Amino acid sequence: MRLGSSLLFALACVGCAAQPERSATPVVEVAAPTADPTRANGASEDTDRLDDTDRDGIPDDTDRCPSEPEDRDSFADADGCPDIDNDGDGVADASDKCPDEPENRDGFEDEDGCPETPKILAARAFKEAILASNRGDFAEARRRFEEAYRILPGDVVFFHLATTALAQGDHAAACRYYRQWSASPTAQTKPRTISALDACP
Ligand SMILES: [Ca+2]
Ligand SMILES: [Ca+2]
Ligand SMILES: [Ca+2]
Ligand SMILES: [Ca+2]
Repeated sequence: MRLGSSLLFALACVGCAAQPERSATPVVEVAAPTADPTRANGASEDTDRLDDTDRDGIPDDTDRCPSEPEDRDSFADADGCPDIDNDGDGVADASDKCPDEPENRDGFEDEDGCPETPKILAARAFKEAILASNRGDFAEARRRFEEAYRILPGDVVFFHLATTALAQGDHAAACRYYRQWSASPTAQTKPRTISALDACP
């Protein structure tokens, strides 16, 4: 019986030596540390910060504002200083609809940062002139009509100046404006008359 048991044990253990040992815990491969490609020649992060304190890519020795990062917006980006108002009109880029064109500060739509075109400014003066005329302020109306003409000359203003001067009782000026209106190309195609001034010399 003893011999038989030993034989069975021996038969059961055939190949035991060939079985590979199994580890109780999985093997984790740890990658070797690699160099930071943004850091030059193994320089430490602390060294980098010393070279470019505000980390804007412009080294401190050429950065005019080493502690303020450049705002990279394609405007004066090489000096290292942030430019929050590119056109220097007092309207910060963040709210300036025309960041590279200075506002023309004249009390009219000065907050958007865009200079108003002569057409817009003339239209505004013309509108103010009509409003002044409607309320009987002919001196202000005449001043505004003349302003509109200075900004953007247009023949039709002469007609309005003639009626306004007439309302003021300035007959000589009314005649002068009326002659300019009557001789204008616009009056030839779109005639408008002022009967009180038909007898102007
Ligand atoms: Ca810098
Ligand atoms: Ca700058
Ligand atoms: Ca601005
Ligand atoms: Ca404006």
